[in-house]
Amino acid sequence: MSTTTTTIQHGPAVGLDEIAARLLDAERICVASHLNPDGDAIGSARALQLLLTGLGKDVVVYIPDAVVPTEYEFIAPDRLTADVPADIGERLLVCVDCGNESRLKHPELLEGAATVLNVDHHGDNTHFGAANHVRPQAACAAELVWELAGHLGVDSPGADVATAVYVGLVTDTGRFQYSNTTAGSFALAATLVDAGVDVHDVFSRIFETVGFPRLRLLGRALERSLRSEDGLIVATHLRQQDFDDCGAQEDDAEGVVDALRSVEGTYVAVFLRDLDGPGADGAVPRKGSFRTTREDIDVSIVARTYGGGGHRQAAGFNTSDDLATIVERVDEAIRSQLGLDA
Ligand SMILES: [Mn+2]
Repeated sequence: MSTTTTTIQHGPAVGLDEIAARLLDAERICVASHLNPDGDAIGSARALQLLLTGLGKDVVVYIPDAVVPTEYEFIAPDRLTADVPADIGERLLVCVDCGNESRLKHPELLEGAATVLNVDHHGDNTHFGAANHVRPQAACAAELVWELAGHLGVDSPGADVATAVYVGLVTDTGRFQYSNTTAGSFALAATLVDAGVDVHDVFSRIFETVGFPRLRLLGRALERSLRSEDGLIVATHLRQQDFDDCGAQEDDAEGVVDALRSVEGTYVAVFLRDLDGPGADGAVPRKGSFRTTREDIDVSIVARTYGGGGHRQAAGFNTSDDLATIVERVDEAIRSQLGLDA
C-alpha cells in the first residue's frame, strides 16, 4: 500500500464532547462496527450515520463482510461496505461497539484512517483509538451515540435515529432483562418512545421473524446439550453439517447460548461452533461463546485465556479445543473466581 501508515495509537480517554468536536471538524467519515454484528453494532452504526449525514457529512459505514442479519435489515446502514474505503486516508474513522482491533477484521482500516475515534461500552476495550470514549456502565453503545447527538448540537434526532438506538438498547439488555439493565435504560427507552419509536413494530421485526432454519438449528443444539458433573455449566456444539442440514446461516445460531443459560442452576453457558473440517494438522478451528447468569462471574477472563474477549457476562473466543476441554477450563475458572473448592 502506498498510503501513509500510522501505527495504532492507543490514545487517551476523552469525553463525548471531544468526540463530537472531532466529528464536527471532519467532512468525510467512516463509521465502523464489529464482525458478526448484533443489534447494538448495527443500531449504533446506523444511528451515528443518520446523525452525521444530517449534519452534511459524507458517511460510509464499514462492517466486516457487510453482513446485516435479516432481523436488522429495517435499520441497515446506507453506503455499507465490507472493503476498506479507497479514500480511507482522508476519512475520520469512528468505531462503535467494537472492543478491540481484531473485531474490525481489516487492520488496514485503522492503519489507513486519518484519525481513529473509539466509542464503546466493552469493559475490556483496548483503547485502540487516537481518542477513546469507553463507558462500561452504558448498557449499549447506541446509548452513547444518543448522548453524542446532544454534543453534536442535534436537539431532536428524530424517529429514525431513535429507532436505531432503541434496537441497540433492547437487544443488548436482553429486552430489559439482563443485569446491565438500569433505571437509566428504562428512562432512555421512555425518551426514545417519545421521539417516535414504535415498540411493538421493533419487537415483531426483531423477535417474531425467526426463520424456520433457525428453529431447526436450535432444536439440534438443544438436543445435543450436556451438563458438567457439578451442574454449573450447560454446553452444546454445532457443526457445519448441522447448518447445512437445517439450511441455516451463521447468524441463525444467535439464540443458542441464551437458551442454555435459562436452565436452573446454570452459572455459565458454553456454545461451540466448528468452523471448518480439520486442517492439515488435524485441528478443527472453532468459535465459542460464554454467557453467565451471575454478577460475580467474569467470563471475559476465561475468553481472554483463549485470545478472545467481551463483557463480564458475555464473551467470545476462537479455539481448536473440544467442548469437554473447554467445559473443564471454564469449570476451573469459575470455581477459582467464586472461591469454591476444586
Ligand atoms: Mn454492545
